[in-house]
Amino acid sequence: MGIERTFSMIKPDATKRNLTGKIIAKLEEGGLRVVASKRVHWDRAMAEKFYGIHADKPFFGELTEFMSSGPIVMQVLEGENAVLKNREIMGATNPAEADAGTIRKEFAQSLGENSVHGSDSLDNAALEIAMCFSPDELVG
Ligand code: IDP
Ligand code: MG
Repeated sequence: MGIERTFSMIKPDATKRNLTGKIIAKLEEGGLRVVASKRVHWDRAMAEKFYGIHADKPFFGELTEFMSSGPIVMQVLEGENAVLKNREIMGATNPAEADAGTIRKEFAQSLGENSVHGSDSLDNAALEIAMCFSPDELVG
């Protein structure tokens, strides 16, 4: 608890449909502050490195192909209880199971193309932030 930082991504399905601003608005309205932001287009190797924890899953190929298919927006979000708060604002992984008002309920297209990523723990948030940002890029 307390003030935390978490790692967030707006995925290619959402950048393609011009939803970047609407998604950031939901995060900000939920009490999170963007303290770092970068729009990038990952190659397959970067997607495979980032999602290495899922390397043995049947959806790994589909996931890494998707995440390298277009631009993404990587962000560091800061706020009270930010890891859990971000996951609440995002909604369930499968948009069919996401609560009303969540990003995934409103914007996600499928279980795979689900518009956003958010760290699932404080430890993973620190690892993901360090993988994608240098300390001088955090300007909160
Ligand atoms: P999360 O993003 O809600 O933390 P994870 O289980 O960590 O969900 O899965 C990572 C990402 O992999 C999901 O956000 C989704 O894009 C993709 N994914 C998860 N399960 C499936 C699946 O069964 N088929 C296709 N893609 C999947
Ligand atoms: Mg996850």
